Amino acid sequence: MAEHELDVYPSRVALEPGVTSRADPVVYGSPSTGPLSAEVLAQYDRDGYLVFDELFTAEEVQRLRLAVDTLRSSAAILKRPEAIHEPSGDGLRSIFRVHELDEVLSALVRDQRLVAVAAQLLGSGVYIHQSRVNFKPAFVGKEFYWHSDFETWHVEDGLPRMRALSISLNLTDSNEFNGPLMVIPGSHRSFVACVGETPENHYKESLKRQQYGVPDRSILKELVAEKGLVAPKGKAGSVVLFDCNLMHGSSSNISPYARSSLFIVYNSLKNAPRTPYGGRPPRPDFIASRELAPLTAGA
Ligand code: 6CS
Ligand code: FE
Repeated sequence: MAEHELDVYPSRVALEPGVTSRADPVVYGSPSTGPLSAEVLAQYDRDGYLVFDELFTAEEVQRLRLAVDTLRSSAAILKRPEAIHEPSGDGLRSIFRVHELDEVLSALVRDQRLVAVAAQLLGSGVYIHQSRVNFKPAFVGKEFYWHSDFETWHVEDGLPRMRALSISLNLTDSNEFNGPLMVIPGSHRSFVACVGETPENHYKESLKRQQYGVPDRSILKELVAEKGLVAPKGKAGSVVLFDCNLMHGSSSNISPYARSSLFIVYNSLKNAPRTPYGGRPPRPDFIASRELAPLTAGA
């Protein structure tokens, strides 16, 4: 495991929370290196996220949902460490590494509608750092508190720089009632350092309810006062693509509508995980792949 020299984004080391400016580009590619136009690249650079309405057809979503339902109804899968249950014990919260558990989902992560955009934004070849389905079941689906994914992927997985992004594919409609994704636009340009030392095997709790790597509320208040809040809703088949450091979260779901989303995290091949910056052993492979299996030709 490659050691690291300087930690550009220290977190969970100080007694006080803090905010520093992002030290990395947001857009690494250009209009000539992929399908996104200069205007869309500029929008992503500014906001830290993009919404693609109905990127996938109803038939494609149906096939994806069938694949996901097969996984969630398999007793063997539900016994595996990849299956994460809600803290209260009722309801399945997530299944991780779905792209290695099912061929339809394995084909999806290679779909050029996603890979070409990720490679353009990350300016390099890409591989899958993590995939998961978050189920957010009707009536009992619990919240995902505010966080920056990068803060966790840096401290607990060892990703050195901000050169990764998430694709959130709505498998059900995401509306104002069923706990939609909420983002603070532009927050990807601020690194919010958290307090508190990462407990051993933190993932066993954090994937149910995150208590470390949680941003300070006064900092959240300032960010929202400055940048506002957006809840990009969308029909099944729509996609929200967001930067690894964009502050986001989602409320619990007390509505009768499930809110299932398929997340795929693309990391740049030039941003390989190193020794986790938080000093703990790396998280298991089903959460953070340490095998850089390129999805694109070229580095
Ligand atoms: O720890 C992680 O990698 C996961 N936790 C959250 C709340 N979002 C990103 C990722 O799924
Ligand atoms: Fe997240």
